Amino acid sequence: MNGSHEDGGKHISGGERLIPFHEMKRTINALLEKGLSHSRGKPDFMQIQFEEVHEPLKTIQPLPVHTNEVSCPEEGQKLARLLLGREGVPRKVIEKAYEQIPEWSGVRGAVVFDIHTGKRFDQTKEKGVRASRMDWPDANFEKWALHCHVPAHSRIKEALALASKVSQHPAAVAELCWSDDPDYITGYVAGKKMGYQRITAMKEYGTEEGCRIFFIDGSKDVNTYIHDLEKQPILIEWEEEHDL
Ligand code: PML
Ligand code: MG
Repeated sequence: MNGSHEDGGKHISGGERLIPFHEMKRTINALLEKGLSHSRGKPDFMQIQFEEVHEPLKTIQPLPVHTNEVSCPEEGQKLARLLLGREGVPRKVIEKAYEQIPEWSGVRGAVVFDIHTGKRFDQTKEKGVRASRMDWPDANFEKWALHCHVPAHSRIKEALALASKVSQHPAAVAELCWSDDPDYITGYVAGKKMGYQRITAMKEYGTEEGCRIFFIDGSKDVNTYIHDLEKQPILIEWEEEHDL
């Protein structure tokens, strides 16, 4: 569901699934339910659409997960910057991006930031870039969650599926994310080396400013980067032996 914002309305919720046709009815009902019961408010506009996917489906492992317990957002943000640096985002670039985070809080998708130029890469303004066409079948996700001692919440499933898809791109360096939901303050940084690093406080309760930044290396081949994120269908499937 992707609300129209031409009238300047607030975006409440978005959701997307990648499924075989026979699961259509059940899945659309669940998306409708999600859009109607959201802590960001009651929607006055909703759009539901489906689309046949023709591109070949790729299956990948979820990124390894680690949860970092922090006692306050300051500590969380400090850790996030440290981890971004370790993953290869230069300190100056981290600072440049952080300076602009307040301006980007209204961007609905992700901001793509080039560590090579130190500038925003996408030109999608307030719309942002939406990583799309990825999913993680529930039964496999639940098995994974049990094994990794992580709550089996769809929010975590969706965030980890997205982060796993985004990080496997050759031009990807790292991702920084926290929710715009006022009642959810855990966020994460992710990358090929560090995996999915959850951080238990990235903002104060009650605030509706979220963040999602994809750091890329613009000196690599980035011609199809945004297209790949939007169109390449990816399924997550965890196999236990990959985690041993
Ligand atoms: C998690 O707990 O691992 C999910 C963190 C990111 C949530 C992003 C969102 O809800 O928009
Ligand atoms: Mg949300």
